[in-house]
Amino acid sequence: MKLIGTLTSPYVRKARLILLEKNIIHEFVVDPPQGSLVVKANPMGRIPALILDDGFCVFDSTVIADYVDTLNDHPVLIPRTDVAARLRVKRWEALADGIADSAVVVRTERMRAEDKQDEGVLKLHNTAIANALDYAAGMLGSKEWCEGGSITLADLALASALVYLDLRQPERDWRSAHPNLCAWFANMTKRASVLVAG
Ligand SMILES: N[C@@H](CCC(=O)N[C@@H](CS)C(=O)NCC(=O)O)C(=O)O
Repeated sequence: MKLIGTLTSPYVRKARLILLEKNIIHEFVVDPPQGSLVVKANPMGRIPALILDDGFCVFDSTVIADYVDTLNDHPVLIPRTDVAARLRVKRWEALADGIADSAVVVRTERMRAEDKQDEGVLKLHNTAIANALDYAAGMLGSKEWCEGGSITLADLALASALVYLDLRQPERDWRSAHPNLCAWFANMTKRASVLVAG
């Protein structure tokens, strides 16, 4: 299978981390949103797009996560039998993707000429990020993993969002505000998958 995306997209990073953690052989092909490769595979031209060996294209990182997790059990990243745990993991993913969504909006807005930037949009999304980080830190508490006793999609989604936040908003001092998230993230960034995906 072939994963199409960029090195910076938080959604692509999440998909890559899942593939790497589960040791699934794949080719990673760099192509930007609306790039020549991805538009042939995904009608919306969005990344990530995962092209299976028979040509079927899986898009949206949440669907990629669901699919790839079924390919083997090493590890199971989305709980399969415990429905409540599954819901919690998927909600973590939504929270992490929400941080990424808002960070992408802020980045897009900031790329406009200064007099064209909408302060209201910036405030709305920066506040959403701050609130989501508070919420994440509260849910994590002093636990080693976001959900249960081992790594899940929740950890990979949150790590992907935070790597992106560090990239696009290095001035945001979330580590001082949330030492527990900081310690958890420091452990995540030592993992081989995160070191490879960057
Ligand atoms: N919900 C989607 C979001 C994907 C997404 O928005 N990707 C961005 C790149 S970070 C993109 O392709 N944007 C270009 C576009 O929407 O045309 C997912 O999780 O895969």
